[in-house]
Amino acid sequence: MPFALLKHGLTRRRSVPDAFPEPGDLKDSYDIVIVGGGGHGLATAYYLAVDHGITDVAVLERGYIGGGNTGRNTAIIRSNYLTPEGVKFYDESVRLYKDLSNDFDMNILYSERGHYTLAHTDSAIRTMRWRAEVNKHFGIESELVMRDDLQKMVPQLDYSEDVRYPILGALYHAPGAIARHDAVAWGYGAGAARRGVHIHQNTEVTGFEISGANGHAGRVTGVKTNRGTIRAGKVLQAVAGMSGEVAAMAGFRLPLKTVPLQACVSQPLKPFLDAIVVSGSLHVYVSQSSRGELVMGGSTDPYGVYMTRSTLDFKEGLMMHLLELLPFISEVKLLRQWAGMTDMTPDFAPIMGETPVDNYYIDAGWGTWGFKATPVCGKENARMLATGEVGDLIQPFALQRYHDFNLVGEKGAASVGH
Ligand code: FAD
Ligand code: PYC
Repeated sequence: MPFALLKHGLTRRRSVPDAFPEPGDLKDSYDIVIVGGGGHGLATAYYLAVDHGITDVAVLERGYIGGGNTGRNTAIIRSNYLTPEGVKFYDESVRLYKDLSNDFDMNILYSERGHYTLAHTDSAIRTMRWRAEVNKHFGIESELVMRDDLQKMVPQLDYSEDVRYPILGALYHAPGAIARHDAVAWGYGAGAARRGVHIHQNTEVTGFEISGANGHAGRVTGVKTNRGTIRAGKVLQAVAGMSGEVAAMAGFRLPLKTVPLQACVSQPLKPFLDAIVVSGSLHVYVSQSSRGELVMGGSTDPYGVYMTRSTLDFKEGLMMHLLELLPFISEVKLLRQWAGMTDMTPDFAPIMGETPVDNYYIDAGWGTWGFKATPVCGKENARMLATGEVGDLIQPFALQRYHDFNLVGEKGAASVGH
């Protein structure tokens, strides 16, 4: 038995430092207030401290850190997007992810598996070829593989030809990976807290103080919470499913709607599926976690609602489709099912940067695709808050693009059916 474990097991006095030092009361004022203690908010706090030495920062989380979509996602990380803007942005995130375990000195179980987006029709083959070419142009490892080769690479799938959606080929993206999502939130949170950032859990933001709002959107000066009001130099909103509601508190509207996205895991099985497999036509995706569970999801729920209820309807539909790909798992038991609230934009790309309210910045529109973006969002948000510069990687995702009709169409690269 390791000595430290024995020593701490026998003493009542805990000599190891808390991962999250308790920040106590809210201060009257912070230079920067981050609303939302998910991966994006915590990563921003972390890089503010690490890259810019700024620690007079509060992260306000209405529940517990990582309890939103960060702890509910299926942890797929990839950069095989469709637009040049998307490819460059997500590629930087994948690059950062690869070093996170070292940065945190904590294993986030980053595991490269290879990501396969199946094509069941000729038009899907065309889209996969298009994505492969865009990806390769930016140095990303993606290629179109046709059925015979695919069968050797992912032999577990049913390649019958007399089925509803025969598999014709796939977009193969070798760097596609999974990671432990809780560890990402904890790593960023602990790293920020150790450097002096205050992480206030059970602290709900209920409104904002905005000065000089006559005729224009004004400037944010304070944040109202269920524990009192604090002054704030700058504010970042990073609340995923609650984006529309929180922006409304600050006095502006976002072009998005919130819909639930459900997922589930099976009982643990011996490792048999190394690949991450996605089928847009069948509305299903699956990978096997390091614990052996099959991690599965499908489409967003077809209605807008602020709810994380699991439904029988989803489970039945998903299993029906999954068994078309992996018929031999029909006796496997489901272990858990859950949902998150996803903030879906019309072009399936995020909303980042400045807002109509001065000193109030946004990180929203993460829908079903934002876990993989956590590190790059943290870096870029931190840079923007610290220097006032909106970096090249996030400029294309400005809220203003909806006024200019300059959309970043990523629907064709979403893994989830909509
Ligand atoms: P969150 O983690 O949701 O954090 C926002 C936080 O804000 C929450 O903790 C919430 O409690 C808090 N909050 C809200 N309102 C307030 C308030 N008024 N005051 C204070 N705090 C507030 N993405 C991928 O890249 N790959 C995937 O495989 C993937 N799978 C997914 C599967 C599912 C089932 C779901 C639901 C999503 C999936 N996503 C995936 C999307 C991804 O999870 C999200 O885009 C990402 O986690 C968003 O991170 P975040 O930090 O912005 O939001
Ligand atoms: O963005 O890759 C993704 C994804 C997979 C499942 C949900 N989102």
